[in-house]
Amino acid sequence: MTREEYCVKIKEAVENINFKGTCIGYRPYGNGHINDTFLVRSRQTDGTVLRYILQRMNHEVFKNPGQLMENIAGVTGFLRKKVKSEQGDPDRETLNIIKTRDGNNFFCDSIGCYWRGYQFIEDATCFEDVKDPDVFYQSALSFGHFQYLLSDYPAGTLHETIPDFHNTPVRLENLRKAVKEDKSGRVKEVKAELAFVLEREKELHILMDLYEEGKLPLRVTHNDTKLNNIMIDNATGKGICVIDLDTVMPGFSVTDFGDSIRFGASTGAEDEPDLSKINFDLALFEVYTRGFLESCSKSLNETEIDMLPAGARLMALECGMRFLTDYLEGDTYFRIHREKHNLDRCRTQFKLAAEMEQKWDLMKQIVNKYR
Ligand code: ADP
Ligand code: GN1
Ligand code: MG
Repeated sequence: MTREEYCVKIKEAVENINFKGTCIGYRPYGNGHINDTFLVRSRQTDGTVLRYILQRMNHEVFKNPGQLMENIAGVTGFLRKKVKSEQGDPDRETLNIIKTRDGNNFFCDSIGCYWRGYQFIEDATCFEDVKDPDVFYQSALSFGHFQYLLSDYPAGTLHETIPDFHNTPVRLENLRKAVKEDKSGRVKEVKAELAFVLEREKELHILMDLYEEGKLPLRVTHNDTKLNNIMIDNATGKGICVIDLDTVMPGFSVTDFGDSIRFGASTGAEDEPDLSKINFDLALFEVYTRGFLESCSKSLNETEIDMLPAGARLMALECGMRFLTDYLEGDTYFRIHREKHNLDRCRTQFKLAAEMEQKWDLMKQIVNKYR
């Protein structure tokens, strides 16, 4: 699709979603790797301008956008009630879907692209990196609280939007397949990374084994707990809203914790090409652990708390494996902005996992301090 054709589709979506007022412009927004996000500006009859979020859902990744939106409508409706009962502001403390003009939760355009609208959460910011440890602490409180609020959500009604999303052994199988097929002729470049994974092969089962033994419960989790999926209120500095709900599904609390750590408790960006700038930051690990346990330890069992360090290491390994798989498959999943982008991402994750191994006892001590 050319840029012009794509613009026509955006316009079609804007016209069909029930944004109030007259659209006066839209532009790409945010830094996600999967969906296409736009900021829409709309003039009201009194001259004021309202902002909205418009997203094209990636239906290569999310094979059933209808089911996905059913999940989001269910979860956000449930959260609205909970937020109200806590005397919070349901227009800012959860995502709110803007329905289409004919009352649906999403719009399917004439070429089969899927679009949705959200109210824009004003006066709040998404941070791409941890400049201020308090922001990381706030994100821990928010993700922990999110899990706590959803602890009595009817999990059986949720669709699995991406099967085996955090099933690490399945991710390993996908990597093996990509190596075997070597579609892009890149296997020869990544021998060291593959050896790193294979040395740890046995440990990749650890959470799935505990689940099968009945020690690790399935909960309603977010599954994509990067710092930039939390909005921080500009006035109070508090975490105000958990966004990016595409992967809310039954999962492990430990992987929600771990995904935040692998992204945020690092001295550099997820895609930093200079590995000398990447270190696992134990002080940030402590900040997040404190916040997470403060907000949801009352709903976690002993095994879950014991496994928090393992979850962090496993998520770094798993995410690194996913970037590596995509590199070998020719960069078809994660959006890239330069050559070897996915390989750089993979390497930061493996470096973090290796450093966690060196700091293992200290990680455990920190968890024990706040349990
Ligand atoms: P992706 O799945 O591609 O990461 P997100 O849903 O996280 O997409 O949205 C991308 C970015 O758009 C976010 O990081 C945030 O900056 C912004 N954003 C998303 N939803 C809202 C919203 N309701 N209000 C304000 N900003 C938002
Ligand atoms: C993707 O959409 P975004 O950028 O929030 C991915 C996550 C990865 C993350 C790595 C649906 O998240 O699982 O951890 O990139 N989301 C999906 O940055 O695959
Ligand atoms: Mg996001």
